Amino acid sequence: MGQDTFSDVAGADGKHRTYCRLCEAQCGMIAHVSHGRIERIEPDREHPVSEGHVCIKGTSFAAVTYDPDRVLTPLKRVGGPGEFVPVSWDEALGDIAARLQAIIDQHGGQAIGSYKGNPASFATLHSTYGALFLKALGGHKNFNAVQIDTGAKNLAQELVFGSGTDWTFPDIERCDLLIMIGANPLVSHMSLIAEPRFLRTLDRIAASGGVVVIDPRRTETARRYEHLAVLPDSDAWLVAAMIQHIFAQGLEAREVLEQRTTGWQQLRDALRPITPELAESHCGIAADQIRALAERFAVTPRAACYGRVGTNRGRFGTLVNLLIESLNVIAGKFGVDGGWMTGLAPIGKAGEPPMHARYGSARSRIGNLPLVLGSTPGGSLAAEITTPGEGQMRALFVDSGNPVLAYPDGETTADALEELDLLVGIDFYVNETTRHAHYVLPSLTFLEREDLTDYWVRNAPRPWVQFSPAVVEPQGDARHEFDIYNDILAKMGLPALFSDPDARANEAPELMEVADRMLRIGPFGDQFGENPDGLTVAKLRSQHPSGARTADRFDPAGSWSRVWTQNRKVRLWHDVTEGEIARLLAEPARSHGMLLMFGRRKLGSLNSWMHNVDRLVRSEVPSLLMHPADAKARGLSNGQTVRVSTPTGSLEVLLEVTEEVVPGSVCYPHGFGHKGGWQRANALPGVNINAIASSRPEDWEQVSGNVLVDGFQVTVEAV
Ligand SMILES: Nc1nc2c(c(=O)[nH]1)N[C@H]1C(S)=C(S)[C@@H](COP(=O)(O)OP(=O)(O)OC[C@H]3O[C@@H](n4cnc5c(=O)[nH]c(N)nc54)[C@H](O)[C@@H]3O)O[C@H]1N2
Ligand SMILES: Nc1nc2c(c(=O)[nH]1)N[C@H]1C(S)=C(S)[C@@H](COP(=O)(O)OP(=O)(O)OC[C@H]3O[C@@H](n4cnc5c(=O)[nH]c(N)nc54)[C@H](O)[C@@H]3O)O[C@H]1N2
Ligand code: SF4
Ligand SMILES: [Mo]
Repeated sequence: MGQDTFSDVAGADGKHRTYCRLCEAQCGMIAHVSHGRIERIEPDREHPVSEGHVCIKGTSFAAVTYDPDRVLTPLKRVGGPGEFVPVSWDEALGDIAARLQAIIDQHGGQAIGSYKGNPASFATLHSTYGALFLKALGGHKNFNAVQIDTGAKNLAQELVFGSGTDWTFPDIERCDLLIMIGANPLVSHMSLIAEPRFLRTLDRIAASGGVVVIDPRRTETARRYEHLAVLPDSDAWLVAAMIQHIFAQGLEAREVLEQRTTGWQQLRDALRPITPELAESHCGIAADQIRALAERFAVTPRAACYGRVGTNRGRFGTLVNLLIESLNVIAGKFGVDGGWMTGLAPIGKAGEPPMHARYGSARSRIGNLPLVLGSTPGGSLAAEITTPGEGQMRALFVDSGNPVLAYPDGETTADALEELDLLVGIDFYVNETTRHAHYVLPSLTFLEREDLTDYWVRNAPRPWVQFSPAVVEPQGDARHEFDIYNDILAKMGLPALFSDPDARANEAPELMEVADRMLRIGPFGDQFGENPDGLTVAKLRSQHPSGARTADRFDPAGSWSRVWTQNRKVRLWHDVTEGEIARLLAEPARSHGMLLMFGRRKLGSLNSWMHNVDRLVRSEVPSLLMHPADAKARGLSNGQTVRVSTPTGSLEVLLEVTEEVVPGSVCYPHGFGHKGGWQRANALPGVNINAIASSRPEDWEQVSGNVLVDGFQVTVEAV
């Protein structure tokens, strides 16, 4: 086959259509393959949604696949952290299976835990089969990024709409006014909204009614649109006052409230004391601006208020998210064109209640908190290992994650990992977490793997689905996570993942067969022949290699049919709401001179990784941003090294004095401070800012278990 023809055979010469699996945009890409190797990656202009959009991370990804620091053979620990020797798969998996069996025999399956990081959400059914693997071993400690990312929102959605996984998001295609709280799409490329061409859409919204960015930093997004600078961790005051003002002005959607919701009067009454003036004293946004924003929002028919990660990691994350969901309903924006809505997952039957574990159906062993979506609080990872007694964790699988850098108090976590009887890392790098493993098992990069866009496209304003075959053959001895788990189960004499309990070993289903069945019964599927125009994986592969649009858009009105509370009404009042509003009202005023730390992302970074690609990090120098007024008060100047401290620890960082951040705050990116097997990353300047954030349960947000990384108090002094 020639260099210019398209192929879907892994490693064949020619062009391969695929898509990026680094962020939710999932941009279409074309990889050029010659002699079995990817020569370059360019945007796929025929992709029905990304239409040629990519960023520098996607087109640089072959540098990860061919990274000389990549793990290409199973590694066995032989000395201190990071000291490994290569071993065969058979030896590694045989020993892992034997050790697991010994742990189960002695302590039961509850001693086993699993951590699945962010990249798992981009791999077909990964979170599902990862959970099935854990369940097969009898384990239920299910760690992931939930409590440092979406947990407060998951909980708020569950309380208000009855489902933690039917994500609410704005109908940006038709919206005329978008309020964005704690999101920076110009860098993140949108989250909980799958839209690679978001910039075009946001510009259109800005021209018609406005894009208002609420953020403690004048971010890349804030600079392009309207910006209201808020103090970190104070958004609950802002949104509460907006709701208060809407009721005070009689601007609420009374008919919707009376017919389709419960509890709105209690919410209205509870928020009555939160006037714009009171809110101003806590959040720093002028009362008049709060009133104007509330009125503008209420009277614009096609408007939505969207909150993202910056609303999730404060002390009132759940309350902020409850209030954001409520604001959209109260102002009549839920389920209407250009407003606030839910979408449809392409896999699994539509119109069925959520399958996830209900809030409160189990509690955490550490901190005794009700679990959100059945996830074990990520902040408890170290304590789960070091706290003796029933259910103490003895074995852990870390798959696609790096909790030592991603979660607070990473040094304590790193020490605790050394105490495990068995730590298995599944990754293509030795990272700051897996360097503590007994075994590191090499996995595939997404260019060596077939995938279906099974998850995030449920929030696509212009819905699509794509199947990508593997572009090249696996490098070295790297293997698919699904096969790794199945081999361990086989060695332990347990049935394969997704297999019929009565089936024979050789009848174990292929992963893509399972995904295909779920696609076929899904809302856009062929229903096994009943809907001949519907989709199958085979059809996507042969007829829609750049992806297929599944619908023009999801009908926002359909969101009402996905309200899963018992009486199918939107629940605007709950014990949690009541308790959290009372807690907010008891908040003391912020003391003068206090500095609150919050984070930021970089275009060339993806949380704790992608830092080994020279092209992405060449000029990367992480710095602590501080307002000139705060610097002056401390006698600090631009470019000097400062010590930033909390009761958990202290770090030395480079100071950058700038008006970009609101007075009373400082800002530092997470995911730096490397000491893994990635040599380029190790050479980067910067520190792991999470090392000084607290992982103590009393510092978690007390209803969702989310950790506090946006808005924790620090002191800064000259070194
Ligand atoms: N202070 C602070 N902390 C934060 C955040 C913040 O804003 N501030 N953001 C948080 C957020 S939103 C998130 S999602 C978490 C992320 O935290 P995690 O999900 O724990 O970690 P990542 O940094 O994404 O690390 C991903 C690891 O997976 C590996 N990997 C990549 N692709 C694959 C794959 O296909 N298979 C396998 N097996 N491995 C793979 C990479 O090599 C890397 O080692 O971090 C969070 N931590
Ligand atoms: N380049 C790049 N892209 C990414 C990632 C990455 O690491 N790098 N990570 C991916 C992942 S895992 C995720 S979850 C998404 C997240 O995508 P987004 O939700 O857009 O996240 P961020 O870009 O971190 O933007 C969060 C914003 O919240 C602000 N903020 C912090 N604290 C507060 C607060 O108390 N109140 C308010 N109002 N704002 C606050 C921060 O200043 C920041 O601008 O991005 C994804 N895309
Ligand atoms: S925006 Fe960049 S990282 Fe995100 S999917 Fe597109 S190419 Fe990948
Ligand atoms: Mo995330």
